[in-house]
Amino acid sequence: MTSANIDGIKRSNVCGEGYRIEGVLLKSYPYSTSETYLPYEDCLMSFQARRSNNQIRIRILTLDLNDIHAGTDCLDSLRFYKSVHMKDSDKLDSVECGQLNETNNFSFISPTGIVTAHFTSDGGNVNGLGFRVVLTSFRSPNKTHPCDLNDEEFPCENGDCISSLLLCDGIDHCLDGSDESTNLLCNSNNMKPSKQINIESKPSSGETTYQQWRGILILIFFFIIFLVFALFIIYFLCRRCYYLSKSSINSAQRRYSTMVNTPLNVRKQSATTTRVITQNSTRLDADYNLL
Ligand SMILES: [Ca+2]
Ligand SMILES: [Ca+2]
Repeated sequence: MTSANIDGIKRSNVCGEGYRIEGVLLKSYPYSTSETYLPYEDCLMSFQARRSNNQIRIRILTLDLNDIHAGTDCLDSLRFYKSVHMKDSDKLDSVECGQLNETNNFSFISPTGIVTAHFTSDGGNVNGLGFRVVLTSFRSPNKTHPCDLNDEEFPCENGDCISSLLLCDGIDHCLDGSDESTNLLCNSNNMKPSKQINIESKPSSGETTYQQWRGILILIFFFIIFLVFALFIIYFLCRRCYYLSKSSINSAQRRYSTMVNTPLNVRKQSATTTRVITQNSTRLDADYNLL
C-alpha cells in the first residue's frame, strides 16, 4: 500500500491509527471495478473532527460485502462507532454488509465528532468489491456562530458549514453538491484530488510468518495423507500380485507334480485308450472296406 497525506499526517499503514480530519474518503483495499477486497482483514481506525463542536457525517457511496451467513450474519463487515471504543452502546446504526450504492443516499451522523471504523473479513469467501465511504466534518451554524469564511469554513446551500479545503475535490461533502458546483465554484483550474485512505490491514511480520507456517503445515499434512494412501495402494497391489504369482506357481507345480507322480499303469492306460481309438479307426476303415 502506498502512503498518502491525510490532513498533513504521513502514513504508511492506516490501521490502528487515529486522525484528525476535515473530510476523507475511506476505501477498502484494493478498490476497483474488477478487484475484490482482501481476506483476513481486521482494520480499526479512528477519526476526530479537526474543529471543535463539529459532528462527522458518514456517507456510504458504495458497499459491496456479500459474504453473509444465513442471509443475516455478516462474515465480512464494516462497522462504525461514535467513540474510540468498540462498545455495542457506541455502535452507530448502519448497514454493515450487503450492497448499497450512491443512489441509496445512505448516510448517518456521529454526534460526538469521533468515528471509529472497523473493517473485518474472515478467511472464507471474498465476495464483493468492498466499499467507499465519505467522512465529513461539519456543523450546523446558528445566529451567534455562522459559517466563518475567515476560518476557512464554507457555507453549503443546505446551511451546513464544512471546511473550504473540501471544495472542488470531486466529492459531494455538503450532500447538496454545492461544494462541487461547476457553475459557480469549481473549474478545471481549481479542481484538486480528494483526500483518501485505503483501508488495508497490513499483517504484522509475526502474523505473516504464522500464516505462512500454517499454510506449509497444511500442505505437509495433506502430502503425508496422500503418501500414506499411495503406499497403501501400492502395498495392496503388490500383495495381490504376489499371491496371484504364488498361486500360478503352485498351480504349475501341482500340474508338474501330478504328471510326474502319475503311475505308469495310468499313463499306460491312457496310451491304451489312444490305441483303442486307433483300433476303432482301423476297424472303421475295415468296415468301410467291407461296404
Ligand atoms: Ca469472507
Ligand atoms: Ca467536496
